[in-house]
Amino acid sequence: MERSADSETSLRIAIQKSGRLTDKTIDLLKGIGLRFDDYKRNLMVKCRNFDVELLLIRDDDIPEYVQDGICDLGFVGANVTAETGANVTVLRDLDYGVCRLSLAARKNGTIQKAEDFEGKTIATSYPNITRNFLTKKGIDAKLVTISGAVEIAPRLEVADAICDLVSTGNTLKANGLVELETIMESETQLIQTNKKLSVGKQKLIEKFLVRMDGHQQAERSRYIMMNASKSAVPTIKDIIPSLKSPTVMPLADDDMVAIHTVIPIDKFWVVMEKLKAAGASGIVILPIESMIL
Ligand code: PRT
Ligand code: ZN
Repeated sequence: MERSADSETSLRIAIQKSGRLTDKTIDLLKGIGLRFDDYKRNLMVKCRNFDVELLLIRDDDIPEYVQDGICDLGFVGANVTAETGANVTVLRDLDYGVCRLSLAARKNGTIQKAEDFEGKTIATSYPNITRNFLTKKGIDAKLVTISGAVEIAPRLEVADAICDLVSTGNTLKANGLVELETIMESETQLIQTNKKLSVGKQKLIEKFLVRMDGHQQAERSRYIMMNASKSAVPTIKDIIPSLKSPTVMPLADDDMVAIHTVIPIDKFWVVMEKLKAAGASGIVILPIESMIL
């Protein structure tokens, strides 16, 4: 594919056209302020307010497009990048599309652990990752590469076992299979080409990353406001796992103050309970759009 005339300055980002990662990736891009027209009907979409164009393709093609410099960045599962063996740099791990690649076999069957795969046939869409794992373990098994519906391979007697992506485990269960060994943990990643980029593009990537980090950080945080008596402030300050010192403001009632701060979402409930016990009242929690520290 030929790069356009403005390829020296415009960033080209590959995203999955239609699949599990599409909506979350689009939400993320919109969340960092990028505006673009209907991405569902087009292969290439130009962003209206940032020097970016999106290339919408199958996820399997993304690592190699980025490797070859056809795209500068890509959003794709670590599982796909590992399978293709593409030479790219991982810029960020993102907390969606989380899954694992696991070996699974029939419930109560003869295969119960990794060693039992010796001499067996394994159906998978990930032959390279699976082969590497088996080789490391010294297990000699035959691989059958299937591109979809891998779970039904044992029932069709195409294979004795499978190696496939699992998230809830419901698909394995529905097909009478049990997960025996996780061979890779995966999540969506932002990857960058290792081809040399112009200074202009590098600057754009830095700007893009500042926005992404601010968005990710904001998603993991909440703005919290509360009232408390002045005497409770030292205790409350100790409770708050704040990024910065909290803002303390006077209220009409001389003995009372308003306290504003930001807390990480994973500590949310524990902190709330402690704040209440320390005498905080009128606690209000707000989502944050973005934050630059
Ligand atoms: O058309 P295109 O090639 O772009 O898409 P695709 O069909 O190859 O991929 P898609 O959209 O299904 O998945 C895209 C990416 O989502 C994967 O490469 C993973 O990085 C990530 N992901 C996260 C998953 C899952 N979770 C997942 N559960 N991809 C697939 N699955 C499938 C799995 O293969 C199995 O069939 O879901 C089933 C198991 O799910 P549970 O919840 O029943 O365990
Ligand atoms: Zn795919």
